[in-house]
Amino acid sequence: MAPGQSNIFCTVTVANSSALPAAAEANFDGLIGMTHNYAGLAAGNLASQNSAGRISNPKAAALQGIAKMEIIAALGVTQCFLPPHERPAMWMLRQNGFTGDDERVLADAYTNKPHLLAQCCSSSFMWSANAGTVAPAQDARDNRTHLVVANLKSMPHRAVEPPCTHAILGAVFPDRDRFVVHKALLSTADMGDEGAANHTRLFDASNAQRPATHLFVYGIDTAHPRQQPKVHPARQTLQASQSVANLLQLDLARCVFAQQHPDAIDQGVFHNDVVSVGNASTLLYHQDAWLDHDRVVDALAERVGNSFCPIAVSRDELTIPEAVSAYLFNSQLVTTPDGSMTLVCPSEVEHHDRARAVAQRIQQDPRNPISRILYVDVRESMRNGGGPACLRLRVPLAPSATSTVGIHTLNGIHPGCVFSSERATQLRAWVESWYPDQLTPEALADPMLLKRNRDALDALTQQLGLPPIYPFQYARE
Ligand code: SUG
Repeated sequence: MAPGQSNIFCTVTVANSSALPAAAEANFDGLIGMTHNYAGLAAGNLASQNSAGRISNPKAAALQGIAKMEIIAALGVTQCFLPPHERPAMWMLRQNGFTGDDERVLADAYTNKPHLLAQCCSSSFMWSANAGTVAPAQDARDNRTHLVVANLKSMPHRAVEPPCTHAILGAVFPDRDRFVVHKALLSTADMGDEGAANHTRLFDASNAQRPATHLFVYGIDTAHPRQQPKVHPARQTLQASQSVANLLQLDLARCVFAQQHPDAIDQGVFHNDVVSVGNASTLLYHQDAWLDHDRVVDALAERVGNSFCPIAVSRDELTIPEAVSAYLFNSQLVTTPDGSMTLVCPSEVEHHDRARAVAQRIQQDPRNPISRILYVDVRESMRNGGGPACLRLRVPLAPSATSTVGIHTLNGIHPGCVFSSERATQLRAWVESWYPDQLTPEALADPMLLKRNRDALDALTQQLGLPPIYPFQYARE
């Protein structure tokens, strides 16, 4: 394909929810919230830092997210979504000593602690790759699918997410015989957990008997800190990764723990999914992603077996700073019904000569299963450091027609959160009617934004048939 000529879908058709494909995996995208803004809150995330103070467009952001889901669904992948969280997080302002009615709390916080107010307004829950870590029933000792909510303790605006994420995942996977939704790890100093962004499940799709391999990537081993980043924080600890592996009920012999290269963190690689993406037995990664690179790749090859297909990108082809700016590795790598793989890249890759050349080189190489490259526009999210892969949480599924809970589920998923063409129309109309098309830092203190957010979430949860999941809904009960 000629440079600049995109093979992005122009029109898409999405499967009806009644015809949920019997896929091996569902992708859950976080719906982008109506307070999506650029507050420069994420140290070490260069896009977030560089966008600080920019005026955001929450409506465009949410519509981009819905369009991205349509593209993935049209590939034959089971697409689902997670509803937004309640914002501003009024309880966090009150925990910080602000009192009075909501209007007073917002005004005082804006005057005295605007940074705290911005933290309470972040729509960062949209990056559902950080919502938690997942292992399917076939990998767990108790034959149940486990989800461990991430504590996100290293960034205050993200550390507020876990309770709501837990409530949402509990509602989305209501069948307790099949799904276990664990609370986040305690936020002690050595337990920084950022969820699936630092975890990759690899398996041989042609051999269901061979157990899967789990790659956990951490930024620091707090018990034996050796090389550490000097400029930016390491968010994930080895201790947290090990605890997550235990909670997921994994066989530790099937797990590989690898340390992020501290120089990569210092160059803006705040999560492993900025330099690596895997699917089935294929792993696309940057040569400088991890310390002890050869040992990591050998350990994976030994466990995954002959089907292991590592695709390394050298620093000569693309440097780490180039990878951080184009977000090639934050593409979604999905298996399509014909058994081949599609790499769904952010449109920034298409506009970056060297990153696009790497994507084309990979697509043309017959030794790997990646046969198609697509580009999606998620620019509003990208400006905060969130590409296509950040916006989704993968949940491997075991098809089952039976459910032991009172409500009808699709493969164990609450039907309200399964994406379809009808649902896309409904979500678009919901976004169009509630979301602002620009948001400035001052607007975050507007009590009408709080009221609108709650009214919109009430309307959404009613449309989707979800039980109460938000603090303002509990408070009313
Ligand atoms: O945690 N950005 C997020 C981006 C998360 C991307 N997720 C993955 N790589 N999986 C973060 O750094 C920016 C918010 C702000 O600056 O307003 C932010 O939180």
